[in-house]
Amino acid sequence: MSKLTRLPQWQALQAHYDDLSQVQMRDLFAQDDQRFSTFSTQSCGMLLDYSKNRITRQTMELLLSLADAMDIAGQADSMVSGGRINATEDRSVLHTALRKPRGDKLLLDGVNIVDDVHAIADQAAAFTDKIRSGEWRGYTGKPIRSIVNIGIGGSDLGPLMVCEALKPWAQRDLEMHFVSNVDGTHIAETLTRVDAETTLFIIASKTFTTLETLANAHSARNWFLDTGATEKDVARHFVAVSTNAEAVAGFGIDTDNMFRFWDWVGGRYSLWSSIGLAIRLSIGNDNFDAMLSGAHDMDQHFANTEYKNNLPVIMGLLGVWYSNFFNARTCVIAPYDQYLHRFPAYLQQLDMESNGKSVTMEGESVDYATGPVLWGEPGTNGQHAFFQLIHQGTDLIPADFIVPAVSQNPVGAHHKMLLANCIAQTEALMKGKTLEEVQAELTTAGRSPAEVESIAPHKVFSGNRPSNTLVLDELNPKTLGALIALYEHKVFVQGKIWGVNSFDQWGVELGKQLASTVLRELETGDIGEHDNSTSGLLQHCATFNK
Ligand code: G6Q
Repeated sequence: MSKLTRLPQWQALQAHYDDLSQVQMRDLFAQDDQRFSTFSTQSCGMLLDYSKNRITRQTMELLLSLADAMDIAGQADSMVSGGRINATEDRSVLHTALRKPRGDKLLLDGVNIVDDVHAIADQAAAFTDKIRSGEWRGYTGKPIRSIVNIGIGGSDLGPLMVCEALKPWAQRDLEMHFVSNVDGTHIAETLTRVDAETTLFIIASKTFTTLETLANAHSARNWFLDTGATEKDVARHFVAVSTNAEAVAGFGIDTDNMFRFWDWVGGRYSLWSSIGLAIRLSIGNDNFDAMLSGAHDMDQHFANTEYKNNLPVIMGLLGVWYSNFFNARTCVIAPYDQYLHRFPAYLQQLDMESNGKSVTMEGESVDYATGPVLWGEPGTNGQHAFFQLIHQGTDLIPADFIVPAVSQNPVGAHHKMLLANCIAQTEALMKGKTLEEVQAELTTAGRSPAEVESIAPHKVFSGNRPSNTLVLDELNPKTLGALIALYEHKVFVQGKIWGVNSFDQWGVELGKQLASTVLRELETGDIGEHDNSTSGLLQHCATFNK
């Protein structure tokens, strides 16, 4: 038994699960007309309703005592004060410092990093103003009209998700493009939509060694030069965001056009840093600052709110409850907002790259489930696709519904329809429909007793399927910042309970190494020692790529 599963708090939860596992949420609601007010809380421009979960007051008490036992508050304090909590990479984890207001102080190795953060933010902000105002000109004297962000993983998903989410705040005559995949199709198709004279390429890479990003950056530069520009024109059309000045210079980008950040910012936590340059360019500095301040508000909420009203703590604990006691191996993210259509993809990286680990900080194998599989699509589209399985499939799939109370596009009754669908889904998942209810419905509809008997089982919904509902007052830069920070901290809480390092990513590093070995073999045709499937595949593909 592991340290975690030996804890009395864990064992109490296990015993409680045995008592509660057959209890129906519809009965809990029937017994308690205060359930919504007991199990909902508001902060940072959002309401979390977690009453449609398989919990009682006792469940929450037990979960909160687990948080106490794991000293979540102390661990969070260690993160935000610069402790080297990313032990396998010997680094601090300080994305929260990127959201600190000017004038704040956080010393790391004797340096106030908040000053440094704001100095770089000012550099990015000044550059942003020049591009957006048209003061910065391309090599033929025209203003910039297209931005192409070249990056992958953490250097792509966050900026892309936010630019999509905050389109109503975007400068619409500045088109945003994101190229991540090394598949030549991605860069080739993007380049057909832009004009070299009016395009700015942002090469976004923390390490500046990532194969995909460098390949796309080189292809973009070759294309730029092929359109008639010269080497000296590169400086007006290529900027870099990185921690690696030497590699940036080696690529041929003037380091005056480089926006720095720091090794204590993890890739998937980096959209708040210079990696967010594309976001600044799209929505402007004031809106970017509003996003930072929303995230900072959530940081403060996480740090200063008692566990029982603490959004990230509650959501993190509920995730543990389902992963470890109900054996729920996936959870669905359903944003009922078209602008959030990339949010599930963004969260997949944030959550699965952070907590997809099976060894504890002490190097011991876990004997319990850690990070679940996250997936999802915006509602209402999901309802016409995979929601069937969530309602009637054999797996228990906890859901997060996210919906803004008001729309940025109040067209007719659309928003009421969207809200109605979202709320109705949470109700149906919770309540289900019993066999008796289905039989009564079919009988009332005039079906014969034989038909009722044969059709009814198919129309039964077991219900008791849990969900959280997050209602944003509005989706805007500030609430989006808070929403992202909420999930960052939820992931932190879970990582700390599971005892894993949420801040390394050796699986990603492995992919980077493997690809370069195999690429060399494909390029030279000299296939090395592999299992015979790998050799067979390489030889097969090599015949098409001589
Ligand atoms: C994020 C991961 C990973 C990383 C990409 C790109 O936390 O480390 O997704 O962001 O591999 O890395 P670079 O920014 O170094 O190119």
